[in-house]
Amino acid sequence: MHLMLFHNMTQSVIDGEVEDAERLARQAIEEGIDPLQAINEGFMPGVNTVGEQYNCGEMFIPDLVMAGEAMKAAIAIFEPEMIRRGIARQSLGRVVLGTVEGDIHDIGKTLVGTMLSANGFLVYDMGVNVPPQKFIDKAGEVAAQIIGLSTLLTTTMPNQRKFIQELESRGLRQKYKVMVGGAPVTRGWAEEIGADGYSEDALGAVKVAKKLLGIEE
Ligand code: B1M
Repeated sequence: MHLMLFHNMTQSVIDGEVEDAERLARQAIEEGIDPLQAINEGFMPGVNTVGEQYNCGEMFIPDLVMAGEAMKAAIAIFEPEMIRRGIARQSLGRVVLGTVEGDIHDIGKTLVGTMLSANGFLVYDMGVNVPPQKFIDKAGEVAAQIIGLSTLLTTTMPNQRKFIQELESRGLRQKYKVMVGGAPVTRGWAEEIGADGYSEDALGAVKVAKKLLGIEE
């Protein structure tokens, strides 16, 4: 089902065609397709293909940029629908979320934020390239329970560890649950750096956030 639509979504990201991606996202909503399924089965294979081709030198930075733009445009169309479908309306908890210092990838982080919001969390999205101090200031200001750190680069993964060390050195480690994620991040890495939670994807991040706050599914 929806195979042709998903195929066209994949192609729109590979070609970096923003308008096509938006049109296909609208079509999915009209056809009642779950936005998360369309993202995972339609658009994601596109960024994965572009990532692989970039790795083998068959695609270049402008291709990454255009693929990213197309993916972002599609997610922006889906966002209100994802929020509308969210069932929990009360605030389950406050999450300060961002991409770590040195990293400007924001698509996955934003998707995680959208899913958390859709499921009843109050999300303070700090954007990308966020230094530890900014996370800590915001978490204090809004009395966050969870701080979520995303990273897509192996070179910036150590900034997740450094952030946890920073919390420890300031005596703040027990105050916040730290959740980590991003394409190169694994459960093993999360355990190694002493994070409280790890998720592979946006839906999993909601489950982990609930678990961290002791909320029954
Ligand atoms: Co970049 N990039 N990029 N890039 N880029 C990758 C990540 C890369 C794997 C491509 C490749 O080589 N195959 C590679 C990293 C290699 C490595 O570190 N091992 C790479 C590189 C090298 C770079 C540059 C260094 C390139 C250069 O300049 N030479 C540069 C970095 C600049 C910087 O950050 N300082 C760069 C730049 C860019 C663009 C700006 C062009 C663009 C980003 C646009 C944007 O974000 N607005 C871009 C893109 C688009 C990609 C790829 C193709 C796609 C990333 C993406 O959006 N995925 C990517 C290849 C790939 O991932 N296949 C690549 C879709 C998104 C929904 O998935 O972000 O994984 P993801 O998020 C998932 C999960 O990871 C998880 O849930 C999300 C939803 O399921 N998750 C969390 C994410 N955060 C979470 C947090 C959580 C929990 C779960 O809790 C807090």
